[in-house]
Amino acid sequence: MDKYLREEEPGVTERSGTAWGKSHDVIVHQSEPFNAESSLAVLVQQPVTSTEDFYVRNHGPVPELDPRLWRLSVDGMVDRPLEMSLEDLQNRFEHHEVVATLQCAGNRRSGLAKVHDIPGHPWGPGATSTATWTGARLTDVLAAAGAQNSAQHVAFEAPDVAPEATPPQRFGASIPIAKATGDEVLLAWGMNGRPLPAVHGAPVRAIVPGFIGARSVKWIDRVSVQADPSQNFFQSIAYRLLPPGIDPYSAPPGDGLALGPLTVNSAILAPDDGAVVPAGRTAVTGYALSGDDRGIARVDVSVDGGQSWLQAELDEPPSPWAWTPWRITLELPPGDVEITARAWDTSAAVQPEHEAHLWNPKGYFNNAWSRIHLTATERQGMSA
Ligand SMILES: Nc1nc2c(c(=O)[nH]1)N[C@H]1C(S)=C(S)[C@@H](COP(=O)(O)O)O[C@H]1N2
Ligand SMILES: [Mo]
Repeated sequence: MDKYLREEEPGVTERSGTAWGKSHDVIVHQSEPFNAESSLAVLVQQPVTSTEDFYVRNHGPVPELDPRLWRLSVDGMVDRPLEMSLEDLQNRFEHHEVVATLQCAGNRRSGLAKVHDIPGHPWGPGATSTATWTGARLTDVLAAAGAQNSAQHVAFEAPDVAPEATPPQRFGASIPIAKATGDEVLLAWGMNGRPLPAVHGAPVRAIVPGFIGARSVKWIDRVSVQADPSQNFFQSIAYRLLPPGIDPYSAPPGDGLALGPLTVNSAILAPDDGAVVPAGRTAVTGYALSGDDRGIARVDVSVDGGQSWLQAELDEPPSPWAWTPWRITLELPPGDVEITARAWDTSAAVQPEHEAHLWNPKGYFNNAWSRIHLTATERQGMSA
């Protein structure tokens, strides 16, 4: 039976194979709550990631909600507060599809942790994936509710309570009104042409393309229009950038930078770091992504530690809200080599050279140059 057709059996989740319908390729960092990053070898094969290979980031237990009982309330600075069932949402608003990449703010944290210890999952570059999302535009819902002109932020809430949230509270986030009224922001019930699976936020989640994954609130049940950002732990405390030496949990709420738009980033997906390859022509592939509506302008690749750069070939991104896959073929002499990649975005921002300059207490936004080490071996039958 199709494990995603949950309307027929609400509350039942089939978990044969790995947890939550995930493929055996995902790298599980934690089983409870379930956290897993995508396999780099699998990401590289799919401009749009299959649902079973899509990364998962949960702070608390996955709520298994009955879609028939689910309600969404829209309140705060609105003229007409709404309370909607899934059917209401689907019947009242136009359906839209957006291909969007989600990326966790902690993507590539493992690189920062090499500079200096950081608690939290040691995500590699696979805490990011791309899917086709179907839903209603948040801007249409806000218009129907009569969001007031003086509103500045739109806050989201969900019923999952994470152990790390102090005081205990539901998951939440907010985004500025200018982002919330963008056509790309969805209240999504579909993922890759199927109903959203439980682990990705069923029955409905927010999709905020170009922002850190934490703002794409899963299992959303409340949208609130406000003058100020959300006071939720995950907005005012957890997902902020602080200087080294500050304790993230004792710094006053609101200090530091509450992360919103992603920063320019890229990663080498193949070959694997540490791989042994035959000398000669070697294909190197990866992804690049920037924040908000910025695209990728160029990806540079170096085999001499950044003294000289070659330009990678960019694939057409699957949408303006998705990553840019890139590729280059290098001619590698026998021996050890470090391959380095860096992306430039359409605002001419470029990835910085080293993690040491980026280190922050929560380990967010590692966008240092991506590096892999290869050993190229002499090919048999080739004369020197
Ligand atoms: N309700 C809720 N929404 C959430 C989270 C969560 O723990 N609870 N995690 C967030 C984070 S940190 C990320 S990176 C994305 C991950 O989305 P995915 O699990 O669908 O990949 O969901 C976000 N939405
Ligand atoms: Mo995240």
